[in-house]
Amino acid sequence: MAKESTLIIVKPDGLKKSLTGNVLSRLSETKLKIIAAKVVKVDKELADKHYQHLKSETFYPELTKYITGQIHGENRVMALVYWGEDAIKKVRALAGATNPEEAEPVSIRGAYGRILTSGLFENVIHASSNSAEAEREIKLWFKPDEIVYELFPFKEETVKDATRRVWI
Ligand code: DAT
Ligand code: MG
Repeated sequence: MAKESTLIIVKPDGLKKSLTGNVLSRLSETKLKIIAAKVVKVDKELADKHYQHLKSETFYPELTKYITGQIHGENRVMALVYWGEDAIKKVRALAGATNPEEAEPVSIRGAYGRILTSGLFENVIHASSNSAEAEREIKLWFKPDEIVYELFPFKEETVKDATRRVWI
C-alpha cells in the first residue's frame, strides 16, 4: 500500500467538549504524519460542498447545522491532514463506525460520540472514506501553501490589486 493522505475534522462537539487533545493522542497511535492543521469557522457554503453527497438525506439540514456550529454554539472545527502508509483505513479504524452506538467502545466515536434526539449522529470527528474523497476534501479545506508536502499538482496565479488583511 502506497503512502496516502486523509482529511480529519474535529467537529464542533469535539471542540466544545475539549476533546481535541484526546483525539490527537488517539490519532498519534497510527504513527502517521500531520502535514497540515488549522482551526476553521465553517460557513454554509463549505458545509454544502463538504457534505455534497448527502444532500438528499433526511438528516441533512441537521448535519449542516451541526458542522456550522449551530447546535453547539461553537462555530469552530479543527481540520488536519494526516499522511502515511494506509492513512485512510488506519484513521477510519480509530474513528469507529459512523453511528456512535455501533462504534467500538474504544474507538473515538464509540468513546465520545452520541445520538442526538433529532436522530443525528454526533460523532466528534470526520475522516475521509477513500482516496478520491480524501483528495476532493483536502483541496476543499486547504490551499497548497497550507500543506507542508506538495500532495497534488498546483499552479501559480498572479492576483493583481487583490485586497487582503495584514496586521497593523
Ligand atoms: P462518515 O462520517 O462515517 O463518513 P457519512 O459520510 O455517511 O459518514 O455521513 C456524514 C455524517 O452525517 C456522519 O459523520 C454523521 C451524519 N450521519 C450519517 N448517517 C447518518 C444517519 N443515518 N443518521 C444520522 N446522522 C447520520
Ligand atoms: Mg463520509
